[in-house]
Amino acid sequence: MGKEKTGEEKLKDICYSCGIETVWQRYEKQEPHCGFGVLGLCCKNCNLGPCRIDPFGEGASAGTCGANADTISARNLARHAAAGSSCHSDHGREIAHTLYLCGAGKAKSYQVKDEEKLRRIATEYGIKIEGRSKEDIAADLGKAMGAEFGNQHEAPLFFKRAPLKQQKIWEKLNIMPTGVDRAVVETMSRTNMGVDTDYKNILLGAMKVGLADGWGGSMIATEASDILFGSPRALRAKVNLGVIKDDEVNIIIHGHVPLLSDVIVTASQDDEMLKLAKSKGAKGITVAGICCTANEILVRRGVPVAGNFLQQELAISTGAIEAMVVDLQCIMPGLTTVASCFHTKLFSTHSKAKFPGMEHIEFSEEKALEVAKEIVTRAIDNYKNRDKAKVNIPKETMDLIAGFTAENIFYYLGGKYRATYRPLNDAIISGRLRGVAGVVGCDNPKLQSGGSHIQMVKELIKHDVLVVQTGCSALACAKEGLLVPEAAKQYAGKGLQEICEVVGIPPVLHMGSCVDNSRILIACANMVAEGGIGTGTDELPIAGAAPEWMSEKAIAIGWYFVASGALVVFGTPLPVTGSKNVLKYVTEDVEKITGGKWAFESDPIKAAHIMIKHIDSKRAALKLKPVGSETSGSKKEEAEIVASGKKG
Ligand code: NFS
Repeated sequence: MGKEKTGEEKLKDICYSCGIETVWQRYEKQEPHCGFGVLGLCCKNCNLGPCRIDPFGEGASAGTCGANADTISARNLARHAAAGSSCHSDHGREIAHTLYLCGAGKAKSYQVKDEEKLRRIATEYGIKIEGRSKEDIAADLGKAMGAEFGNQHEAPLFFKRAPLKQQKIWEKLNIMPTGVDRAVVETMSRTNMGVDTDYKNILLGAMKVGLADGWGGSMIATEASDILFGSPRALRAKVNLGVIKDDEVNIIIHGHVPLLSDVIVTASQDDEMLKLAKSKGAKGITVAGICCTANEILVRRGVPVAGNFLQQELAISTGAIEAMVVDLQCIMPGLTTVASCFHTKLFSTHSKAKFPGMEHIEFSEEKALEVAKEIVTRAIDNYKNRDKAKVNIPKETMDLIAGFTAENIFYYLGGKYRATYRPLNDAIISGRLRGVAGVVGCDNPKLQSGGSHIQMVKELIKHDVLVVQTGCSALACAKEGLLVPEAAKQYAGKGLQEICEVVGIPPVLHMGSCVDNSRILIACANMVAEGGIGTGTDELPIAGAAPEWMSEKAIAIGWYFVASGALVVFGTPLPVTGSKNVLKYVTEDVEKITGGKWAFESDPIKAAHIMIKHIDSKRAALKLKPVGSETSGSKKEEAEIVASGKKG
């Protein structure tokens, strides 16, 4: 007898038997993928083409204008980075704008939830805080953050948070961006027909636009969200499709910018709404998230997560979703096909993201609660249309701890009374911890639909690498039970296990949504500032990976980590393998100028070992003790002291 199918597999079967195409069938129909696209050898930037280069060297070696494989693949890659960067940055801009509106009294559905952080960041910006109300400060800070996008002269303020060594490298390479928008415009302009054709120079541009995302747009998104919605704290919640309830009105919030979803959660807890739901025969209202909107609301409010990117269609096929509300990013147009077979109402809400087949209820910051209540009411009304015969909710759910930040890691690792990165650095120096790895990004049917994250992360923690995660990668590992303290005992190496046990943290720390990769940058800068493990982020025993990347946003993220000195491993190569020169540049040459580089490996275990080897080489360069040399039963007591931050 074969293994019993999981709830998710059963849902896929249901879709299949009903003739509903999901991402997996559509993917199969695309195979084999266009070879020119995979290699990065097609160019459609002007009407001399579209052109393509023959990878076998028999046909055209240049486009009509004379652009060769190096130029074409580098230009395509830089444009991907610009698109990804613009997505995160547009998100940051919206949050900054709402912070301004909130302070100016024009968006009553929002309040400053973290006043301490507001005052701290305002001070960083040079905004006067003494004797001023939080609203006045918020209005000024929102404006100042918004101005970062169009700044023509200076780099966004948060670039000052990077280690001096990195700042100098970026200045020397002329890749320190000014305004975030300007970096995107510059990339689009330099990759036009007949502008920049030197692949090395184009790739420097890709780094610049990536940096504008990481230390600019994304960091603004993270910091402004913390101020507006509250800074995350470690909390326990639930993940996977089993969080959907068969006797409640279920609303899925999906997308990235949490401005509306946060208010939908508030509306769903309103007495009037609950009463209405009960009057229709439901026991209550469940709001659950998909993708990074889910992560945003999870880390601040503990709202359950229905799933990651690839589960969005499956959520609808449970037959128990009254409404799915989307904002923008990572929303599959295929949702409307699945929803047409069930009673689920799909609502688009953002002026920038409409979908044929979805009803559009436009969100605005000024009317947020009104819009949220309308959507919740419509979902409740739709409860009566649920067809019980079509309901198939998987049983699987898992606990997870989420809500770690660059600031609160201090407290968890350092102890309440000694909030520093010292214990973390000391653990690395003594070899109890090998290093830190960021495993982030999407899930992709091209690889293991989430499985690669799990295998990679298990391999890393087994080798005493503390893992930090964001995005759908965090959700994939959460479903496997890796984001609970108990996972340390089962999966982690001895050194990591001892630390997790004493501090009570999981071996895998959930740091939020994809814009919150900026938290990882800040944590790295803090590790450098704490001292003892190098003078720049390029010297740290760290590595990053996106084992199942799919979005252009992942390319922007990858570039800002590479430009910041990190090794970044992707599960499938960047679309540049048609150019030997560009491939060599991104995987080797770039290391000589930034200290970071890319590697590509689809086997997650092998990829984990590329990261481990890299971490070990950084340890060797720092002359740190061998990993595990100080970890054993007799040393446990000392580990406890280090982990609790009591050691001087
Ligand atoms: Ni990141 Fe988050 Fe998920 Fe990928 Fe999409 S939701 S922003 S892009 S798929 S991790």
